[in-house]
Amino acid sequence: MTIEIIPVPDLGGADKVEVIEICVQPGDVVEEEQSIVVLESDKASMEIPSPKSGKVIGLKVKEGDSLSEGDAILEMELADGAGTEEPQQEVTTNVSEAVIVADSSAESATKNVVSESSEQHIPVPDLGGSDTVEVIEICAGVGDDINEGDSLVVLESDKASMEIPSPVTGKIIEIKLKEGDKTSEGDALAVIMVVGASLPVTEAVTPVEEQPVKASTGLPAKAPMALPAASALVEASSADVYAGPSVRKLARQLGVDLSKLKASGPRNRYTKDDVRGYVKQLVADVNSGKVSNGAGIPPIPAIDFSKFGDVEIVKLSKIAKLTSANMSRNWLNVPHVTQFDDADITELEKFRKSMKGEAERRGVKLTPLPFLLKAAADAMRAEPSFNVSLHADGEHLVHKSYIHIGMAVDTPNGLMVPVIRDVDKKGLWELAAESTEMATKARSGKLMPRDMQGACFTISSLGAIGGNGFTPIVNAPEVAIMGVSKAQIKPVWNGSDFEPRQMLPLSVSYDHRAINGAHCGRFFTHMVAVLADIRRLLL
Ligand code: CAO
Repeated sequence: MTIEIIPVPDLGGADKVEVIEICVQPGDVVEEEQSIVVLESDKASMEIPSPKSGKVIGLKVKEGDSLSEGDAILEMELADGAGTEEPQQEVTTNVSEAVIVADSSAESATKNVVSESSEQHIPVPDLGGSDTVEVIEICAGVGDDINEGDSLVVLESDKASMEIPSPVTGKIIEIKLKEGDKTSEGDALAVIMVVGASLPVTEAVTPVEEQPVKASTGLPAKAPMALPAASALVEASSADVYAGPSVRKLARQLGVDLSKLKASGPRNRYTKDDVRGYVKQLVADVNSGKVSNGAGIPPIPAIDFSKFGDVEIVKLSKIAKLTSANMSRNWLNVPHVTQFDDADITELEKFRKSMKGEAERRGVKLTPLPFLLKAAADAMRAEPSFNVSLHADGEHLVHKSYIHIGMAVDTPNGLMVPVIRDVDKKGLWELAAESTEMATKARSGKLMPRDMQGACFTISSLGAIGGNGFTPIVNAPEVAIMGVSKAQIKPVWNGSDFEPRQMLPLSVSYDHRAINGAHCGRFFTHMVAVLADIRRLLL
């Protein structure tokens, strides 16, 4: 019985490489070439195959350890016939194609100097013994500027995928391979115009036609300018993540957990596009309000409600989805303050009711809304801090001279906010007619985009429905919104008695970045005074 320690083979110069997966356990019978651990440097993932057949007696490493060449991986009882005399070199050469070795010949191969700006023919490097390997991805195009170490192509054998990085920095003049091609070491891969200082050149960058080479493929290469590693792609984690180093790196940079997305590459291999697509979708979801905006707010977990009883899933209307996105955006962006007050509309209501006959003759319905519009416009003139928007540059306020007011309309498809323009310049009859027309258009889906743009302030009236008060959400970039609840007769102290008065509960939410409590206090006082005595509109 021969017991042998299996060491980490030559890693092509890589040092302190992390163990990301252990593929065998004590007691396992391992064949020669069978993977025993997976190591990952910042450039490549490598499956380390067993150099011998035998039984694993004990592990000398655990996941997360950092290993260098020669460190013990495991203890193995060799199978009959598996000799112990094989030189250390054998271990190195037995490393699968996933481990690419920078051999010493590369160092001695440094012989030339590249002049500034030279056209270099890049061959397919040593593929660790693999032959006729398929090109599954071309990572760069003609005209691209490429840095040394950036991937040129991805090759895939039946055992591993390998990213072939550029050995030089320059501009790509030609890519000699296309997806689906079968290629082997020494085949022409690309032509790159190298611009820069004089560089030592190895055989690896000698034109292939003249001198096909055995390029060194270290991780990174030991020799200067030796072709860098054909970085291996391996099934590297217990979560079945099958991705190459550059894909993993991109995922790490963007904070993407690969196990959360679908792989679209051959044999479920993750591609950079998978990572980019995932991030793009996330951004789109955030922008559309489907998920948290990343402000540290965890999304609400998905629940299968059918576990608790019958349910019906109904698709949201386009308007409902838009409203949802806008509400979330406004709620999260705007620091809201809501202030409340009651307006005494006893006299206003007397007047409004006295006008009913005339309203009918004119063919309009005179509800409290036109009075509210008019009073709001008047209060905005009196307190101009309400007629502003925060400039997108975060450095200025936009003061508006016009007064356009949005009115929230409840429609079968969801909430819509048509805008009544120049409210300050219109009379009550005109406002009554226009608000009825806008509400009708909204409910019949006839509003045009322009009808919903340009508001400086919004009124949301639930007066006909009920409630004592609510806190409306500011419709940014407007800076304030008024909520109207149901008017009720309440006892009001007049100095000597309680008097029955018709009181209208109002709330004003404002963006505290643009409006202070004092501004709102003045705005509200003005508004309540106008509603209590609409003759003030004439002042
Ligand atoms: N208190 C008591 N009664 C009120 C009132 C109030 N604050 N406001 C309206 N009323 C009365 C009206 O006077 C009318 O009664 P009469 O027919 O006896 O005069 C009745 O309620 C119905 O009014 P209306 O709804 O037809 O008209 P309106 O001008 O008050 O409102 C509109 C128009 C479009 C604002 C309203 O129909 C609407 O859609 N409101 C919902 C807005 C909304 O959903 N806001 C929430 C947004 S956030 O989710």
